[in-house]
Amino acid sequence: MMDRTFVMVKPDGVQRGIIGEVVSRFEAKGLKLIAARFEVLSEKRVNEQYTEHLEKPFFPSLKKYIMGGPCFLMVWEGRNVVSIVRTVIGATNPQEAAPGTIRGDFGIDIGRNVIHASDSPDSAEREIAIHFKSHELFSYTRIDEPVIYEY
Ligand code: IDP
Ligand code: MG
Repeated sequence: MMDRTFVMVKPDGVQRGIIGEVVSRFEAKGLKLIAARFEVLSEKRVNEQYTEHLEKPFFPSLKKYIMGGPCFLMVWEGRNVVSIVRTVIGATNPQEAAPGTIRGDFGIDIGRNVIHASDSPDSAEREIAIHFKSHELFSYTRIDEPVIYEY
């Protein structure tokens, strides 16, 4: 089975109208979208999603930010997709994120950094399970797969 990762356009990204831009970048890279949903996250799922940050001083403002509007949740599939997507989105602080990355191109403040993506294969598996049921993850062939992968 191919690697999978959880990605989410945060409310600021949605409000700025860059869902399409984000999806386009991953599609153009050759990654496969296998699940998507548009919704306001419940407090329970925000706490689960950001469990390692529950005690951080910025957590209350992070929760308010994430629950402040609808998010666009996705699961992307591809070889080494977790690290590829982290590279495409850029550093956590948009001020330090390289130009050409999503955060580097679209953000300024660390507390408004447009997009989330899992940081390891283990957290990807954990986060996908928080937000999606297995029947919501689709399996299909992209016709360009034979030219995206060497083997
Ligand atoms: P990541 O999103 O790049 O994995 P994490 O360190 O896991 O970064 O932090 C999760 C999210 O919490 C960040 O994307 C950002 O929205 C928020 N955050 C992290 N550090 C700060 C901070 O110092 N101030 C405000 N928000 C922060
Ligand atoms: Mg993180």
